[in-house]
Amino acid sequence: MRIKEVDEAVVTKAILEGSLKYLHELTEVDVAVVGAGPAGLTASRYLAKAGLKTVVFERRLSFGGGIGGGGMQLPMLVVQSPADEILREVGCNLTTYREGVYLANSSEMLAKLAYSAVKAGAHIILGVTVDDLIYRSEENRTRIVGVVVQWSSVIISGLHVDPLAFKAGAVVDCTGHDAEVLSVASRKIPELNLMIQGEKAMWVSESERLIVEKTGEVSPGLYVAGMAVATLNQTPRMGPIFGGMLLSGKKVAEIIIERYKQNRTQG
Ligand code: 48F
Repeated sequence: MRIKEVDEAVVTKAILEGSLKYLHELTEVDVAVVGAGPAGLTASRYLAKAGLKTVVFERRLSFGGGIGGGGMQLPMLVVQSPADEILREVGCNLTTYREGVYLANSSEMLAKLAYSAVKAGAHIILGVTVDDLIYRSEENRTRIVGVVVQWSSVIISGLHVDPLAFKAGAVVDCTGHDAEVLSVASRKIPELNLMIQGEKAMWVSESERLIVEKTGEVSPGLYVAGMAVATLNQTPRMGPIFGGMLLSGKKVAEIIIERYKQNRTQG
């Protein structure tokens, strides 16, 4: 076997040309999902499957959010019905622990959720932090129209480097416990009157139910799914069970898809 010789300049040019072309295509999308945890990966899969141009910005250099850490870093995760259907759709093996209660391997769940989101056409950009929002105000109506992003490494370094902005028809906060996008909205766009109340202590079933129930649009153009829903609404945390995150991701996608359908019919 003879390995192809490649000049250093060719490697650099390929990376620059490929990446710039790729990112250029993503400067205006239908949906920007922030966070590639269970809620963000699930949402982006359904959004992309429905034909919406979807980009996921993930702070870390890996996907999965809280999936990999599971319950105290143990390798099997708990998922309850009907969220098992979402995992079956992506080909994740499940074993039945009790009726309606299933176990999934965390690495498999993480890999298959991410793979199926990418396969559906979602674009996942790793190592990028959303640290601000783009907004417009007209006739007392304020709308979120995109996100402001920075390399996570630049933020960690503390260097003063201006960020770039990406426009999006809808922005979804899937950042987990800290509800980071909503926090920015609450702090920097006071006219939205957003109060981030902080999650309550653990109550598994109530948390899962309320998170799915309260998943949706927070203000025009701004949506929330996953654990950030509990942080916004001061509902209980659910701890190491993942069904609610998957169902919340699916629900926010369905709401946005429906919104796009309505806009197309009207416009
Ligand atoms: O934390 P995370 O997994 O949120 P989730 O999808 O699921 C919560 C559960 O994992 C778990 C639980 C049991 O079900 O309680 O906590 O709601 O994933 C959030 C992802 O968002 C990224 C973060 O690195 C993680 O991968 N993230 C957070 N803030 C930002 C961000 C940000 N400002 N910009 C980009 N990514």
